[in-house]
Amino acid sequence: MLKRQFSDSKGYAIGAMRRTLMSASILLLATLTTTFGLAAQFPAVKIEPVVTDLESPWGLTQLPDSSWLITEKNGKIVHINALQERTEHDNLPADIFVPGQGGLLDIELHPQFDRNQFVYISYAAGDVEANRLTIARAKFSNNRFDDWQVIFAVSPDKDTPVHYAGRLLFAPDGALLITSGDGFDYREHAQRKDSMLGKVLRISDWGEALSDNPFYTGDGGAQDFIYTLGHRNPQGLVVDSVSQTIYLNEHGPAGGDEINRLSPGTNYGWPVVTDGKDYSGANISPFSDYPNMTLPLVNWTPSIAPSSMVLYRGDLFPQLNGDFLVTALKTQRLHWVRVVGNEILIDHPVVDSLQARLRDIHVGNDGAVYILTNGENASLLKMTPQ
Ligand SMILES: [Ca+2]
Repeated sequence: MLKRQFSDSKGYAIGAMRRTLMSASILLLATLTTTFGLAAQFPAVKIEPVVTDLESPWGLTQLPDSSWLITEKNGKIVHINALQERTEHDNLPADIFVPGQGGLLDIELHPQFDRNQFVYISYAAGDVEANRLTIARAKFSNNRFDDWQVIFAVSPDKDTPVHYAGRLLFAPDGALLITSGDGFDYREHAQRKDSMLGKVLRISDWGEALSDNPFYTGDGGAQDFIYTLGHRNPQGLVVDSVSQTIYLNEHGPAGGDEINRLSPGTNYGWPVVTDGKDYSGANISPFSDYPNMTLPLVNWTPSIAPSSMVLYRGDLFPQLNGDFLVTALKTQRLHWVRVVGNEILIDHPVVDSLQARLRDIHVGNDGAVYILTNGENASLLKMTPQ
């Protein structure tokens, strides 16, 4: 049987030649990227660990009291309060399916958390033969979770333990957006409106399809829930708090990682249009564009394996206002991306000192950038100006 390779587990050994090429291209980019004639430079930063000994964390969110909730793949939520006191919560839904890229994934607060205390999680549920991305919510108060309720499950079931996607975002209009991966062996589903795989889905805070969704019919089928289609394994999902525009990043196969600017009903091409190739080196598609499919805003070939991102609007780094900071598993650095209109002004890796596979990122209530590393013995790192 052929050993399958999945994008999240792409090797990240970078050969010496490639490293040299990358350094050369960073220099070139830094030189070419000018703002009023001056090369744009990433600010000098200080990185310090805030939390250590995290076991395969995936997602994080910050509460109004500035404490943190961090998910761990094996089915735990770690709460860290302002005094750095740690509580581990494992009274979660019982059907979490952990193998492969499954397990507990993202965590997101309801926009009115102050009033209703609702916290949402995404996770893989089911078993080897039939598993699916699932969304549940509970009340979190007095440092305990109560009354877990499953509000939504992606269909159809799949028999691969990979490409769940699972990033959650409450949009400014109050809708909950969910990234859903293509399940790896089901990539043609990304183009099908009768499947929720390979999509961004849009639901109410109680899991219902919203009647202003772009393909809504009211019959309760998959297409009622679809916001955008043609995605592979999108793990970054952000809204610009100024323009209210929503952006996503997604893993390509070998090459073809992307940032896309989302608009409802748009088809982002996978697997018909991609810059990536299969891990075997075979072409996935002969098309570099296709009618009614939208090309990415940013394309990374070779892959960086983008795991998450923020669009920075905090106070601590005025130089980064409006820029993307993308966490990458493969290159083990942040990627600094500045796009104005459709023009990419900056796109290069920064903060060489990180040297870890990066899993998630969040701008804190204090404007600092918090970065979650990947794997066992992972950490939450705080990035501030030096
Ligand atoms: Ca695409």
